[in-house]
This record gives sequence, structure tokens and C-alpha cells, in this order.
Amino acid sequence: KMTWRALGLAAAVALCAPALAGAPISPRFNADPSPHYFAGKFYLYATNDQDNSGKYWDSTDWRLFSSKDMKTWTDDGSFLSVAVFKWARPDAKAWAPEAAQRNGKYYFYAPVGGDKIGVAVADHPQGPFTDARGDALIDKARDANAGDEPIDPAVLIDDDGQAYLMFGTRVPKIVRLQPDMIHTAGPIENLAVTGLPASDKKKVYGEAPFLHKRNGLYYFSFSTGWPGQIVYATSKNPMGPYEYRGVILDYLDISTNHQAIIEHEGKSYLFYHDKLLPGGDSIRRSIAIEPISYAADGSIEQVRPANA
Ligand code: FUB
Repeated sequence: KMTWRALGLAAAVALCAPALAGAPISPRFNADPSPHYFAGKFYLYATNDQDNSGKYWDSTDWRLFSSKDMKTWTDDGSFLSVAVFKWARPDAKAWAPEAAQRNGKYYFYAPVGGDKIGVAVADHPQGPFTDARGDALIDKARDANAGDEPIDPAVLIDDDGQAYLMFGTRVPKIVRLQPDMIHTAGPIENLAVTGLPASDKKKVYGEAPFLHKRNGLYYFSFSTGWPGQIVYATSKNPMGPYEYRGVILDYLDISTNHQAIIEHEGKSYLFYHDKLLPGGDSIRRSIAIEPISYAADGSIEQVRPANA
């Protein structure tokens, strides 16, 4: 049954009106936002829920959106498939992606099949991307301490040029990247989070690691599980340990969540997904954006989407 709220949102999206805070960025299903400001434009790399069966997260390609202002988004379509990685099983699922810019190139990090993370490279943010290595960047069968499910890559390039890759389900992993962005440097380590409230057994690491830096402080955000709150912890060291700070986004009526935070012209924004589109559910998700505010002590004020 379509509610008046869903009808209103659908109308706003269909008319391509500038997206309101918390409204879906597109009338097409999409999830797992990886937003970036590259070469004067916003690019949003996403899991392509539009192409999944509706029974599972089983799409095998990724979707790209672009925007000049984060309000009106152009759907650049399905821009890359797991087939770019010749070593991937043809039916490998294409889940939460990440992108990074360095060396005049654009790097695309992607979980492939739940047990490997691949990296592709392009001269332009929209591609065309080609496999950067010929094998996986992270491979559960090959790499010590890659964990049970190396998915959900997230990359931070620090001010000193050191790049970090985070990933993983149930245990968050972090590893340094070489300056070429396509090889790891050093061991894969488990990220420690201290101070999680013992009174809340659900407040544990689930998936969707994301790292951003503000005023010299590293913010590690993640989803607590299925369903998940988006919570965060901070550290003065990117490798941790991180101290739990609080909730960014409470549980939504959906089995997964996955966030990214970007800063642009002094303002910060939370990208996340919900099931706001007509026909939406835990598998057919929709990305939305909300502004974020920081308190004077650096803590993030909880986001309360008007549409949730
Ligand atoms: O889109 C498939 C999976 O759902 C992602 O890898 C997770 O982060 C969750 O959002």
C-alpha cells in the first residue's frame, strides 16, 4: 500500500525537484553510498538494487549518480559489472563499493562475491574502469587475518599521504595501502573499539566501516548489524583503538544500513540508505542525505530524518 508520504516523495523525485533532506536521491533503487567530490562534481557510487531480483542482494553491477550541488542527481546508470574482474565468479554479487582519487587516477574498490575485494582504475571518475591488478586486493583464502567476510571497503587518504583501507563483517579490519593504491602495506589488523555500552548487547560492530577525519580526530563509523544503528567512535590514531562516542542514526525499519560522511565547503553530510521509494524494502533500498552537525567537543549530533 502506498502511503501519502510515499506518494509525495515519489512525486518529488519524479519531477526531479531538488532532493529534500532525507528524500531519496533517485527514483531508482540504490544503496551503500560512496559519495565523493571529484574534479568539481559530486559522484555517488552505489550498490545497484534496481537490478537485483528483489529476493536477495544479488545484483552483479554497480550504479553511479552525479550532481553539481548534491540536490539534483543524474543517474549515470549501471557503469561497471563484476565481469571487469576476470577472476570473479560470474554470479559474484556486487556489494557496497568505494572510490578514491590519487596519482591523477580514480580507484574503485569493490567486494566481489563476499570473499574478495577487487580494485579497478580509470582516468575519469565515471570510468571506464579496468582491473588494476589482475587478482584480488584482499582475498580471504590468501591473506592472513582477512576475516570471514571481506566486504564493505572504505578508504581514507590521510593528510600525510598514507592511505588506509577498512573492510569486514563482524570484525572491523584495517590495513595500510601502498602509494599506488592497489597493494597493501603491512598486516591486516583488527580495529579495537572501547567503551561500547555493555548495557546494550546490540551495540557491536556489524558492517559498513567508514573513516573520516575532522580537526585532527579520526571518526570511525559503522552499522551495528541487522538491523543496525549507525554509530561512531573516535581516535587520534587511524589504526585505533577507537573510543565509542554515540549514535549518528537510529535503527530504521530495514535490515541493513550503510553510511558515508563527507564535508564540502565547511558543511558535513550523512549519506545512508532507507526503503523510502514505492516498492522499497530491505533489498530494494534508496539512498538519502541529511546534514550533520558537530558539537563544540567534536561529537556528532544524532541525525533524525524527517522521513524515517
Ligand atoms: O548491499 C549489500 C550489503 O548490504 C552491503 O555490503 C552491506 O553494507 C549492506 O548494506
